[in-house]
Formats: sequence, structure tokens, C-alpha cells
Amino acid sequence: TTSYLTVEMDDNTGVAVVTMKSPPVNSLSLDFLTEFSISIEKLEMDRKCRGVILTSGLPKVFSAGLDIMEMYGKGPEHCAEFWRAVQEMWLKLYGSNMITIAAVNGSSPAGGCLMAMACDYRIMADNPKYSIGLNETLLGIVAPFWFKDTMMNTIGFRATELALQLGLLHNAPNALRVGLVDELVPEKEVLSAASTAISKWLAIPDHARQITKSMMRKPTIDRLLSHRDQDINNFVSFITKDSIQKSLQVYMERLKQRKT
Ligand code: CO8
Repeated sequence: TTSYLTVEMDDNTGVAVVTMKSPPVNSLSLDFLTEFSISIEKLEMDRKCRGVILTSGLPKVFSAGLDIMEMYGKGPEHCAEFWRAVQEMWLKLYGSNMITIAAVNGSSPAGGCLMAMACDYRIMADNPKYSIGLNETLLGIVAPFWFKDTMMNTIGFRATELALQLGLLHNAPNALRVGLVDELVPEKEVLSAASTAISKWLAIPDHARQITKSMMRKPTIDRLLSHRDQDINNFVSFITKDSIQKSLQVYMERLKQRKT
């Protein structure tokens, strides 16, 4: 079986580096998401693991977000299974007891931005060519309520209202300005800066930090947990509409034409 990521655990620090490696752009396919959630679950169970640094092993892209091919031309059963896997990834990451740091070493649209926002702290490469944001409306689709909640919890109501309606992809400097990322560092230093940042978090007693994190995030997590099946049904009926399928097709064609 192919592997979409690597996990390197440092037993001295208790920090695992999870490196996403699904060429060409780390899009979140069903198989990718399944492996991702299992990997996070395993680290969660590992008493030696206190923190995770999430990064990309590919040049220029952290993650291109959900794999559009999983949502295009697929039947309702497949769409439902895929959406449950997307939910699971977010529940695992947003609800993790571990310290989670996103080392955003490339562009991170849509689901990629969701992944980064689900972490405790974000460090991005200071390359203005890289962008991050929830651009769903540009695809003619609507970010689900828990994407919106996650962004509101990160950058506040007004910035989210603007970003979501306009489908804003912020370049790295703007992402720092709106608080979508916490730090910009030179591209080559993203991982080392993540190690430096996590040491500050490791100095806090786990128990106090975990309870505090849960206090902040549990209401948002519970909102999805209590509407999980309804959220899947919404996704399936929305994404299988002819008009939405048409929008996705147009978007994919534009993406491919952009090539020079
Ligand atoms: N899914 C599938 N394939 C993709 C995706 C994707 N998300 N992104 C890129 N690809 C493909 C491209 O089509 C291209 O394929 P090919 O080689 O066959 O032409 C290949 O990957 C490489 O892409 P690029 O040439 O564009 O690579 P670049 O390095 O130039 O750019 C980017 C990388 C910036 C990541 C760029 O590819 C991009 O902007 N991609 C689109 C990202 C995007 O818009 N993702 C949104 C996905 S939707 C989502 O995540 C949340 C949906 C919530 C659903 C709610 C519904 C109710």
C-alpha cells in the first residue's frame, strides 16, 4: 500500500514530525485522510508523544485542500464516506490533546487552510507567492459551518466574514496581518522555527494545557459531533447537484489551463 505521509518521532523531545508527501499537491483524498487520521490517533495513544509538527514534504505546497476528484462525478455513497473522513481528520486534529504546530511551507488553500487552523500555532514561509485561506466560494461551493467556526476562532468574526464571502486567499504577509498565521520565517527555517516554537509549549504542564485547550475548543467540536450525520447529508445533497458538479468541472478546467 502507498503511504501519503511519514512520521518521525523524537523520543528525547516527545515531538513527532508528520510530513505530508502526496504528489503533486498533497490533496486530501479519501486514502490520504484515512492514513492521516490513523497516524494522529496512533500518536495520540503514544504516551511518549507530546507534540506534532505538521508539514509538507513537497515544494511550494502545504496542501491543496480536499481532492476535488473525490467530489466530482462520484455517487452519494462515496461522497458520504469521503465527507466522514474529512470530518474525522478535523475532529482528530482540532481536538488533539497534543501540541500541534503547522509548519506551512507552501500554499494552503481550503482544506489545507483548515488543517493549519486546526493546529495550535502556525508558522509560514515568508514567500509572498504562497497563499492560505478558505477559497470555497471561488469554486462555487460553501465552506461548512465548522470550517467557518474554526476560522472565526482563529481570526475573529469580521475578518472571517470578509474572507469567507470573498474566498480570500491571503498571501503570507497578509496572512500574518490578519492573524491567520502566527509567524513568518524564511522558507528554509520553517521547520527549525517550528521546533523552537514548540519548546515554549512543551514547557507548560501538559495537564493544564490540555484542559485549557479543551475548554477553548470543545464547544466547537461538540457542535459538529451533534450534527455529524446531518452535516454529511447536507454535503452529499449539495455536492451531487448538477449545478455544483458543473462549477467544480469549470474550476478544474481553469486550474489545468492555468498551466503555461
Ligand atoms: N484536488 C485535485 N487535484 C488538484 C487539486 C485539488 N484540490 N489542486 C491541484 N490539483 C491538481 C491540478 O489540477 C494539477 O493537475 P494536472 O497536473 O493534471 O494538471 C496538479 O494538481 C498540480 O497543480 P498545479 O499545476 O495547479 O500546481 P501549482 O504548484 O501551480 O499550484 C496550488 C498549487 C496552489 C495548490 C494550486 O494547485 C491550487 O490552487 N489548487 C486548487 C486548490 C483549491 O482550490 N482547493 C479547494 C479544494 S475544496 C476544499 O478543500 C474544501 C471544500 C469544502 C466542501 C464544501 C462543500 C459543501
